[in-house]
Amino acid sequence: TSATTGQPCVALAHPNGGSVEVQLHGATVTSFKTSSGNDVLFLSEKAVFNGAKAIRGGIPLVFPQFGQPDKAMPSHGVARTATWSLSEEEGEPAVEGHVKANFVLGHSEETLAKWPHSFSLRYEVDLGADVLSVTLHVTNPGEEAFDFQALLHTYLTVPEIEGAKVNGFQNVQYIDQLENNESFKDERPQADFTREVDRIYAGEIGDVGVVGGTTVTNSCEKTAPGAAEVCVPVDVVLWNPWIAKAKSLGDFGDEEYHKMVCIEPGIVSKSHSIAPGETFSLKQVITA
Ligand code: TA6
Repeated sequence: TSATTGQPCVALAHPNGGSVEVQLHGATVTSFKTSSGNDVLFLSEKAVFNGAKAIRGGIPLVFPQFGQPDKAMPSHGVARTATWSLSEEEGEPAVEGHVKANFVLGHSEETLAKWPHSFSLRYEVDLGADVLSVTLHVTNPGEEAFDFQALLHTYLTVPEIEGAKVNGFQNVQYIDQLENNESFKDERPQADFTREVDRIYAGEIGDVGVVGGTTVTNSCEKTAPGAAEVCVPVDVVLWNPWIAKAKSLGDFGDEEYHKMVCIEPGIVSKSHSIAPGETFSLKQVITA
């Protein structure tokens, strides 16, 4: 049980003193501490840990859809509020100097009632020396193809958002969720923050990083038994709620927007179809 959340969790301890905590609720990574004790992930002081609400911070998992296109589904899907299980299967062993855990979630009566598709999710959490890799594997175990979206909703800590710079988006098209989802091209070498930012960058995006801070590498592969691996372009959502939105969130402190930025890899700029037997593996490597 987590000292932070009072809920069931899995803790990973690295020989260098680094650590990770994963709540079984939503398989939400709520903490990634480096060997020097810095917490790389932002977790709101007002986050609710009641086993029902999505956790405000860490890395909530978004599946099978981003946002809430129709009210039949909860916002950002079912994965982040479901109770996951620690996987019994070992899976690939951790590489030398890494510790890892696998979590699994499949469809249930409850999810089928909201969304009539069989799915099997496996979430790999791998802690190396001051580097955290998380991979969400989405498999279609059924007989029918279905469309879905997936995203890792990563909240990173920043010392102060005013003055923070994020690079990696120069010359990348983005959909501005605050401007009627119109599309623009970001010409700036670095993104900065002077108001709410809520953008879905879609295109050739390399490493993305907070200047002077955490960098992230994002990737997605599609595999199927007997087929070659296919790279799927990864979108990146950049979000800071700023003043008004921060005030409107009950599980987020009014001033906490100063201390975080979300850099969220996903396949969300369009829906993706997954055929029976296929797996999409969405990965983020977070280097402190
Ligand atoms: O991060 C992108 C976003 O879709 C924002 O629009 C904002 O809604 C955020 O996700 C948080 O969503 P949540 O449902 O967790 O409050």
